[in-house]
Amino acid sequence: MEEIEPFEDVFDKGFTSSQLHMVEDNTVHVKQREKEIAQIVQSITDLNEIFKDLATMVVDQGTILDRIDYNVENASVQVDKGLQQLQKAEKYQKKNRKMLWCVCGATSQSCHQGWTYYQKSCYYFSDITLDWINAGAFCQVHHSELVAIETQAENAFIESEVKNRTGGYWLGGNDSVTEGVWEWTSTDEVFDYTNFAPGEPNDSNGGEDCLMTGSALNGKWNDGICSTSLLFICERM
Ligand SMILES: [Ca+2]
Ligand SMILES: [Ca+2]
Ligand SMILES: [Ca+2]
Repeated sequence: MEEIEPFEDVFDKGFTSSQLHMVEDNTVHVKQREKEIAQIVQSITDLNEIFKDLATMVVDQGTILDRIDYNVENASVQVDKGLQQLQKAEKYQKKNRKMLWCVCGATSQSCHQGWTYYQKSCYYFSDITLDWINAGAFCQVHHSELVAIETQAENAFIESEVKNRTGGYWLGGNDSVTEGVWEWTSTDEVFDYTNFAPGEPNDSNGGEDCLMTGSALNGKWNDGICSTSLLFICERM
């Protein structure tokens, strides 16, 4: 019976020891390569995940931006609605005040010193100058409004007073809400009676929205620049 050679010996027969070393080295190299490839695959997988997350974030951000857009738009609609309500409330308040005035109606005795009585109103001709807004505020502090000249009779009274004085006077009319539509600020009512000077209102340079008169205008009306400092006339009913 032939003797069985040990395995190592058989193996040894095919390869020299240096060859064996090389095989061992290669095996180590291949394993390392495999490890590296596995790492690269892992890295690519990770990168893929990152890109997926990034894409989700971009979509999310888009959604958030859309939501912000929507909310901002919504807020501006609410502000508009609020403003409308405020304007309505202001109108009601003015109407109420006018009704109260009409009920009370000034008498010659009820006009304070320095105020002139004419047909159920007390008038104050200022001796200080202010811009139109502050002139109105001054009148309100004194429980009155910049004068609303609503009839020819009232105009005749104001005209005669103004002609006796020098300087320009603010009146309570303006067309700042809608250009060319003149309203009395005390009532928000559109002019019924008017007494504009020839060629007025001309909205000169697109910047004249406040009503004034004066002796230089022979008591007729002109649209002036609201920020100008002028004398002014308050009316208390
Ligand atoms: Ca009046
Ligand atoms: Ca104007
Ligand atoms: Ca003018």
